[in-house]
Amino acid sequence: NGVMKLLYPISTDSRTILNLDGIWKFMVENSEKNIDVSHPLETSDVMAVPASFNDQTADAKIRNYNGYFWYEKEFNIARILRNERLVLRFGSVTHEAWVYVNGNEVAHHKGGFTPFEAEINKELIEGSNRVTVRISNLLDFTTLPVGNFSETSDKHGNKEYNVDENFDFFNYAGIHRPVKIYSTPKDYIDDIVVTPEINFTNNSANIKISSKAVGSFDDVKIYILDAKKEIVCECSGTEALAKIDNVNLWQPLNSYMYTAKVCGIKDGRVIDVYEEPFGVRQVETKNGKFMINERPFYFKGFGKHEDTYVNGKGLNEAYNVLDLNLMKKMGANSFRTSHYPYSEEMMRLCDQEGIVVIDETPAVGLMLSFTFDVSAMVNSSYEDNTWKELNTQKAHQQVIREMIDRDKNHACVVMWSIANEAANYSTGAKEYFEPLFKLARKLDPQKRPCTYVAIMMTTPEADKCTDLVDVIALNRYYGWYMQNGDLKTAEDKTRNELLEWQDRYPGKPIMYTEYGADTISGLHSVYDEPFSEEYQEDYYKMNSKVFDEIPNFVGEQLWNFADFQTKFGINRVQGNKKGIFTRSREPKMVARYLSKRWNNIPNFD
Ligand code: GCB
Repeated sequence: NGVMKLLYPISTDSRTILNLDGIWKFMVENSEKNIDVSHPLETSDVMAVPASFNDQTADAKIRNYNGYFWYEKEFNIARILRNERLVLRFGSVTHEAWVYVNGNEVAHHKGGFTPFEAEINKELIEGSNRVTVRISNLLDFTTLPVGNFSETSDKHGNKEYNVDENFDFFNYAGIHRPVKIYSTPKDYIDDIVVTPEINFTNNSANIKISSKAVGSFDDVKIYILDAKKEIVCECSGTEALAKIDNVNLWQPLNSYMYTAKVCGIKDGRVIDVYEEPFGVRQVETKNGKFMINERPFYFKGFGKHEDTYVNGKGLNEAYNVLDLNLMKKMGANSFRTSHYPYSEEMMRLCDQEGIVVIDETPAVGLMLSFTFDVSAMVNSSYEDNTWKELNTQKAHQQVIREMIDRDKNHACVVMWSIANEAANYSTGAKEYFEPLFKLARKLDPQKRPCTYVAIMMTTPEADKCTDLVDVIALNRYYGWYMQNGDLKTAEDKTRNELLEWQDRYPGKPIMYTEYGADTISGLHSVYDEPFSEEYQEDYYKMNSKVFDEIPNFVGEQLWNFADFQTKFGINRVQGNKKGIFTRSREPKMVARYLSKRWNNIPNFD
């Protein structure tokens, strides 16, 4: 029941997969009517899975619904599979889920961006089976992301829930990622941890492979396969060490993937087989540089969202492929999974395509009061009560655990982002973040750098926890939210702040993880007016100019790859318009400038 270490479901000689995606029944919960999970849901409404429910409806009430809602699907299991271990697995359900098979609860999971699963053999019957999911999209001061929660009642006295997002993206919900039933033998491989260690002088690598097995195997045998699936070397044991000579490194935009084929053996026979892809690369920060394979790397790319028309935050693999192709065409090499872990399908694609990823938790909205006035915050005892009123520490530890559990073996992941724009300037921030950084560093077998992404007000003077981060990652909007329309002053501000960071922390690499200007595609101005395509281009040119003057500046990830949906608000015209591409991925004018710039900046210094 609940969370486990989770290998991505694949089919092998010992495993198979059934796909439960498609059309599911759907209904919102109505407090007047009790739902009896021992009977099929009484509804004629349907939703496609995987996808958010919000944009599939023509009913404004459902589109903006906050509360509990239900999904259901019938399925059959071929007799031939009944003696296998059968696991029902959700790639993600946003934000909390209770799962029933034939009316019996099999799983409960809170956290909308990580997978969970349950063995369902005991619940299965001959003939037609039923999987029912109760979901909540509610957010409050204990959840991640953070939401402002309130309860009211309608005119009949029925409870109504309200969630006001404490963050800048629409609170899409539903069954967002694939639903699968996969089979394994009764004795099975449960987890694999791959830790490469490169010897650069003789061009070889030691690969530590720890396997966790459930049940009894006499031995675990591991074959390392190259990209052509030919055996490079073999080793054995639950703590095995493989040596690869003439190793092909995983490099940014030049991916090379190996496979660890792990076989659980009993009485001389292979009982379970799992194939885990991995890349061999090393990351570290050193002397103000971000090193990949011992060379100083420069991040060029984006903050993104999982956000497309109709699918909302649901997995959309065609868009994933297109987005990476657009990035490569632009000369970008990286993105951040702002503001939550993205689908496993996207992570595997990035491994394959050599796209460098900063992997971010769903910790967004950890800030309860908002002002751009930093003058008070530079006081070392400044306090805005965020860390007294929020109760997210437990959820935060869980999301770190689940993100690292899931993504630990991905070569594409070069850094963990523990949070986006928290109140790092407020008293209590250090006490809040210290245990979280410790946890992430302990859990990650590859010991990747860790950071948090810091909001404008966290100036070098105001930020209370910079010593925790390996990279100073800044979200800055000089020339947009401040000095709007005045790029000359914005340029001075940008330069002064970056120089100050570098002065104070000469050993730490500095990068921008956000900077951008809302731009309405097709809006032009001879006066370089904000919101025009001209202004967006000038804004980026100004920033580029300053970046190039700062020696410890290791990367630019702009905000945002594409326009995206947000809640309604007077600062948002059909969502956030800071995209370099529109929501349908048509380029704005600035794409040409950036593409030229990035295609001329090498990936390594
Ligand atoms: C930020 C947030 C991001 C917003 C962006 C904006 O600092 O991290 O989620 O969308 O600013 O456009 O305001």
